Amino acid sequence: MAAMADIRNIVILTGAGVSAESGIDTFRGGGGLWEQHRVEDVATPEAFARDPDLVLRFYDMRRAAIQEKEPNPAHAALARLDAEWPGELLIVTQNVDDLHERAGARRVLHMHGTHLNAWCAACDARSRWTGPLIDRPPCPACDAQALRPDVVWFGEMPYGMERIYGALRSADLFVSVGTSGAVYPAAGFVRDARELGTQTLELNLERSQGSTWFDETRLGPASELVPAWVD
Ligand code: BJW
Repeated sequence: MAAMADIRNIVILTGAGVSAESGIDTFRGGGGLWEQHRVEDVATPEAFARDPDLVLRFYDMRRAAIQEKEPNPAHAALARLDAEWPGELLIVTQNVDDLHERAGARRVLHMHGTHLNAWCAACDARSRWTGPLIDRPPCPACDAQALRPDVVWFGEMPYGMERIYGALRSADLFVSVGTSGAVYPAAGFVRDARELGTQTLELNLERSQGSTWFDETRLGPASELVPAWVD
């Protein structure tokens, strides 16, 4: 790995593992079931069309649970880095929780959406939404009962892809924290970075699916590895 003194621009990809020690379940591995369903079978527009009650109930529970959780030392360390880093820095999170922001990070992009917003399938408006959606409240913009969580399901286009690829093109260092590398396009960022000649570092509890693409992998809990890397 190049010394940090040689690094100017950084892209940090985070996944469910960064929030695991805050008490938010990961998707895969132990306990990674979505009420006995694989996430790949239910986090889809087709599953929502088939059984909207199941999906809305799940997200209502998850939204309420996330609001009770607190950032952990990994979020805090990334927020310190964001505040102090003089070059370009982008935290690209796959997480729909807002723990990076609540720890104080500002340069955050939620590529899979956020639990704090609802999206109206009738008029395309996004609204801040922290309450339940199961009772089909009307959209504040158009009154249609067509609100769903503003999250990205399988088969949908993740948010901010142009900005992400732009940041990857100018990055000197790509760091991946707490993600299994099972879901694209995020899982492909390490390959993209390597092809651009960017240094790559993985911080994870166990090796991810794309682990061999990283220049260096450090294994352990994010709450220890991230502060040790940042400070
Ligand atoms: C710790 C830890 C601790 C634990 N400390 N670490 C065939 C081949 C290739 C691609 C496809 C394919 N068929 C279909 C596709 C595309 C598809 C896809 O990837 N499918 C796969 C199943 C193969 N992808 C899509 O459809 C995406 N859209 C798309 O591709 O559009 C077209 C496009 C084309 C070109 C460019 C751009 C776009 C959309 C994907 C949407 C994913 N949505 C979800 C749900 C979001 C809403 C919600 O939160 O409920 O996003 S699924 C779920 O997985 C969620 C996560 O963000 C995502 C990734 O999971 P993550 O974060 O990696 O969590 P886990 O649980 O998998 O891993 C946790 C890791 O942490 C583990 O490694 C642990 O070890 C570690 N860990 N504790 C450190 N304490």
